Order: sequence, then C-alpha cells, then structure tokens
Amino acid sequence: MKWDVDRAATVLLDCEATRTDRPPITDEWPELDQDTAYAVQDETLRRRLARGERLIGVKLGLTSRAKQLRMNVASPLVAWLTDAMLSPAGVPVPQDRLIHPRVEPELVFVMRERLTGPGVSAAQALAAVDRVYAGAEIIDSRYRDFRFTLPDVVADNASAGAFVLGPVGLSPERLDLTLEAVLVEVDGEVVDSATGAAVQGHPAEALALAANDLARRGHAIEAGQLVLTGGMTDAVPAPPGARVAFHFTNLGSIQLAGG
Ligand code: 0L1
Ligand code: MG
Repeated sequence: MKWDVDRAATVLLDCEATRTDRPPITDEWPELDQDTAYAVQDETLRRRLARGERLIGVKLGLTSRAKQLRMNVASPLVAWLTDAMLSPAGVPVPQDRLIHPRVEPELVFVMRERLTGPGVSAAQALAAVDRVYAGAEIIDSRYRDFRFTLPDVVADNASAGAFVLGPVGLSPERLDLTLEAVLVEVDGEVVDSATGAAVQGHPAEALALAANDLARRGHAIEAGQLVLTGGMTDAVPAPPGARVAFHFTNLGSIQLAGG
C-alpha cells in the first residue's frame, strides 16, 4: 500500500490509541522529507482538534546536546500540545494510555504576547513571555525502542505524550535562565543534572526558533499558550514502580511516580 500524509497520520494515531509501537515510517517510506513530515504532524493535530482536543501551545524537541546525542538526530523540531496532554501534578504517569514512557525536565514559557516570526530574536522572544515554569515532559515515541530519523519524529509530533507543570511561575526577569539548574533523581539517587544553558545556549533561543519555524509553516505562538523548550537532559524511563523527581533551583520540584 502506498504511503501518503493521510495514511501516516492514521498509522501514528492508531499506534497511540492501541498502545502499539512500530518501526520508523522511513523504513517503508524513505522519501518522507521534513516538509511532508510536518504535513503529517499538522494532519494529526487537525484530527485531535476534530475529536474535541484544544490547542494549548507548542513543544520543541531535541534542543539540547544531551537529547540530540541520545536520539542521534542533530536538529531541533517543533510540535503541538493539546489540553489532553496536560497532566495534573501529583498524578502518576498515565501508563494506561502510553507505550513506553520516559520523562525529561524542561523549562516552560507561558506567553503574555503573540509571537510571530520570521526574524524573532531571543531578546524579543523573552520580552513576550509572562511566566516561566519547571516542566516534566512524558515522552512516548510511537516507534519501537525510540528509533527514528528526523522526519519520523517530526511526523510523530516529537514523541509527545503528556506533561506536568511545576509549582512555581516566575517572571523571566526574576531569574537567569542559563543558570537555572535541575537535578534528576531516580529512586532517590541523582542520575543527571543540567542548567538552562543546555537548551540552545538559552531557552529563549529555543522560543525564538519555534516562532521562526512556525512562521515558515504559517503559524504564530499565541498569547496564553505554553511553550515546552525541550529536554534539558536525556530522558529517564518511567515504568510502573519508578520514582522520578526533578529538583529545580528556583522553580520548585516535580515528583513523578511511574504508577
Ligand atoms: O523522543 C524524543 O526524544 C524526541 C522528542 C524530543 C523531546 C525533547 O527533546 O524535549
Ligand atoms: Mg521534551
């Protein structure tokens, strides 16, 4: 059967609904290029909205060296967030709707103003931010063993699964985001750490990148929307029984039970 945007969107959403992983689409459709992959991503968003989900923002993926090295993909990407992905703090990882969740610490912006590319600088991007929060993204690739190429992961909405917001929202003027640190703790042991500088040198660079990339696709980041700026460290597995905590310097802690 021939591959096209519709079929790829159907296959990826079916994997999500049935909690089934699969080989990368590019194994069967090597011609899948980045623009077509974004068309698949946009089609999956269209179908999510048609079934009643609400668009609440965007997420960046692969903005840190740690993530790029681990996933063997050297370029950042942008994907969509809907309200169905927002998980309340304190609730265990929703294993019943995920395939093989992993969790990663992020810095999250809540926008005060609309941000439209092209040509947005990091300073302009930061000036449009209302608050910054700690975040925990629960990624869940639809590809077996998280093996994918850039077009695969773009089509798969950057492995979006769910995310949790931390307890403290600060104006970005109140902290130096390059120095905002996170300790990653698994079962009581610190296994990793990073500062905001890991994210494109400054998370506002990632925000500007998102605005400029979305402009190319005919979209803007709207006031009130959330922007997940990308994993600061490699993600850690979150199977049932795991206890993961992200401790930030000024933005509080997020505890995640594997279930
Ligand atoms: O599965 C992945 O790691 C790709 C999405 C990247 C998420 C991130 O870097 O924040
Ligand atoms: Mg992420």
